[in-house]
Amino acid sequence: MLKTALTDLLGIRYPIIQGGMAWVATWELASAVSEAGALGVLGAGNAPVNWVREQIHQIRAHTANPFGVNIPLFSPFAAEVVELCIAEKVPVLTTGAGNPTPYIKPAKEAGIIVIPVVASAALAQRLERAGADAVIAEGEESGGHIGEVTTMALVPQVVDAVRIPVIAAGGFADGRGLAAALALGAAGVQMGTRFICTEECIAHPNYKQAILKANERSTMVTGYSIGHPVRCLRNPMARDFEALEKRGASEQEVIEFGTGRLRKAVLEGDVVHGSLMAGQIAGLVRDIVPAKVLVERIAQEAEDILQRLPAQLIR
Ligand code: TUI
Repeated sequence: MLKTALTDLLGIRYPIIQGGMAWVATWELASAVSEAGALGVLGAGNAPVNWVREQIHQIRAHTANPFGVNIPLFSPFAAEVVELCIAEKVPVLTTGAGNPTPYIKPAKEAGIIVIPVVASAALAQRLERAGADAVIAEGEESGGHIGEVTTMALVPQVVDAVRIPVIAAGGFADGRGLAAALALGAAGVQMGTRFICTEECIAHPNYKQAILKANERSTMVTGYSIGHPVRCLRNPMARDFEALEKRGASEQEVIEFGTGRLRKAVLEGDVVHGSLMAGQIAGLVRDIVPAKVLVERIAQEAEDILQRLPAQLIR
């Protein structure tokens, strides 16, 4: 049993949240993860409301367990998608890439559990005051849009800064990571990259193979020049992106170059021109398994470690 403040808050079996990755975390993955006893999360990305509504209905058709919707706050549809989640009485809302303060009160009044992603202890404190139920402390090891502080440094500092449960994210892919997160004072973990390599995930097989082939040095970060750092696997697209930034390209040029790249990788499997967003833990991902097998394996491994740990000390 891995009962924590997170399993209690969400009414789930395992203290594991699946990252709400744009394009990747569709109803197929989210419902499979929720059905497995962790929290599946739909990635709303930049998608319009009608698409998100359809996806929510599909999740509900495939599991009766709690699930979440993630809204990256730079989405042009962010406000509308929050309204949709309220109308649909979605159990959990996670947010990323910004400050969700204006959305917390209306979502909470609708009975939604609100869990923002933070990259600093200061924002975690502000969001706790604004009514957040928990926060996800995400380190720069993560894939996609990232902050500047490593998970190892960020998580214990966020834990000390707030009283609400803290979920660790960035660099987690197995039971060792989950046990380590609990040792840092977190109530659970969020994993993104690891969940791409599941059977239910709709990401193109080429994307999954690229993660399987990766090692700990396979990622790089682009987008610093426009204040929007994104970690992805090193490929021709990422190198060209870096070269463009080094040439001092304008913000508009950089944005235009990057637009549509994630979709290209996830749906078309274009590993040359697409953006293969993934975290540094990609090197630890070695198989493609059903979500249920993965969730149970991670939980079992963490439990075993926590039991064995005292015996590891030499007396
Ligand atoms: O949101 C993410 N990761 C994402 S969203 C995304 S969608 C996309 N991105 C680029 C191109 C195409 C599609 C891909 N990856 N992670 C959550 C996260 N949030 N990481 C870091 C933060 C964060 C950073 C600063 C949260 C809050 C924050 O606060 C700044 C402020 O406003 O105070």
